[in-house]
Amino acid sequence: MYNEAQKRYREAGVDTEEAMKKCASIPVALHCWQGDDVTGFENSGEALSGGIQATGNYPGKARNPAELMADLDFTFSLIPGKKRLNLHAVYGVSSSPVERDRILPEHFDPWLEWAKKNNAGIDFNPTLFSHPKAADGLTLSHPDKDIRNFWIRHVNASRKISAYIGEKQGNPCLDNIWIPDGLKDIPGDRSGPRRRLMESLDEIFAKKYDSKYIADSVESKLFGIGLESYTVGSHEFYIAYAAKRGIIPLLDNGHFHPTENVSDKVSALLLFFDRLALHVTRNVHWDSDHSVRLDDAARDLAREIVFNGAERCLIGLDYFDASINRIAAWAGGARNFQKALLEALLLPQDEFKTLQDSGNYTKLLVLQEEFKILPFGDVWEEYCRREKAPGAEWFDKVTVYEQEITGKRKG
Ligand code: RNT
Ligand code: ZN
Repeated sequence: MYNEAQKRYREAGVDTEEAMKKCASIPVALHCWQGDDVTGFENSGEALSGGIQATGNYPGKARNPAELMADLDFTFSLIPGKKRLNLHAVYGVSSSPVERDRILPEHFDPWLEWAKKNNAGIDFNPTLFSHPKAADGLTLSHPDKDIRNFWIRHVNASRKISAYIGEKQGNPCLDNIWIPDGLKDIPGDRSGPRRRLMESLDEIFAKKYDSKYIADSVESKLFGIGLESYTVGSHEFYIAYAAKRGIIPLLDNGHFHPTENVSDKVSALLLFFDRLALHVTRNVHWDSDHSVRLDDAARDLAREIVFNGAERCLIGLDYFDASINRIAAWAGGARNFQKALLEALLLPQDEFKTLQDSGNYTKLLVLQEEFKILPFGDVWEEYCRREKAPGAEWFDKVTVYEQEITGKRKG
C-alpha cells in the first residue's frame, strides 16, 4: 500500500521519504496538564481559576506525579514524531507544600529524569492562576504592588527553573508567560493595568539568561470566563511588547475570534520575529480547549508552519478535555497534529508558489483540491510504523490501559 502511495505522490512531484523524515524531526511539545485537568501537585484545594475551565468528570485522572508520569509514558508511546514535554510550575515534586514564589529547580529534577528516559526536551510555564493571590483575576497588572511583587517573584523563580532545565538538557527550555488578567465588565481605565503589566514584565526580563538555556515567550488572549470585557495582555499588547523587547510571541489558536485564521498570522510574524511559539488547540465557539482534530484550522496552521520554516516555530499543544478518556484526548490530538504536519509536508510547495506567481489560479485551485485525495492514509500508517508508534490500533491500547489502570482510579 505504501509503495503504491509513494508512486502516486512521486507522479505528483512529491517525495514521501523526505516528507516522513522531515516530519519526524519537528518537535511537538505535549502539555502535561491534559492528564489531570490542570490540577498540578500543590494539593492546596484551590479550584482551577483564571478564566479557563476543564469541563467534564470522566474517571481516571492522574492524582500524583507517579500516575501522571506513567500516563505520559504511555501517551508518548502512542504518538509518532519528536516530542517534548510542556510543564507548568504547579507540577513541581516536593514532600512538603512550597509557595509559588519559593519553587526551586530541584523540584523538577524528577521530570528531568523522566524526560531523559523518554528522550524528550522540556518546556516550562509559570502558573499565575488557581491561587488566592490571583482570585480577583489580576496578577502582574494588579493595582496592589505587593501582589504584583509576589507574581514577579514567581515568574523569576520559574525562569530560573527554565534556565536550569535548559542547561541540564542541552537545549533551550521555552518559558512561556500567560496571565489571566482581565475584567468582567467595561473598565474605567484601560491603560493603567497595561502599563503595570509592561513594567512588571520589564522587571522580570531585566534578568538575562543565556539563550542557549532559555527562550522567553509571552502569550496573548482574547477573553476569559468571568473576564469577558477586557484582557490586559491582548494580542496587540504582546505583539508590540515582544517586538520591542526581543521576546518570542506565542499564539494560542483558541485566543482569537472564531472566524480569524491564526494560520494567516504565521507568515506575517515570521518576517519580523526570528521565532514564533504556538499553542495548538481547537476552539469550538470560544476558547473551549477541545482536543485537536484533523480539521481545516489544524491543516492550515500546519501548512503555514511547514511552508514558512518549521524550525523557527516552537509548537506546543494546549487543550484540556475532561469529558472523554484523557489519554485518548491527549494522544489523539497529538496524532492529529502530526497528521496535519505530514500532510503539509506532502504538498508541492514550490509548484503552488510558481502557479500563484504566474497567475495560474485555475490550476492552483484544482491542484490543491486534488492533493486532498491522494492516498495520505497509507503514508501515515507507514510513518507510524517507522516511528514505532501504533497505527489505527492505538485506541485499542488506550482501552486496555483504561481497563487495567486509569479505570481503577477512584476519586
Ligand atoms: C490559557 C492559556 C494558557 C493555559 C495553560 C494552562 O488560556 O491558553 O496557555 O492554557 O497555560
Ligand atoms: Zn495556551
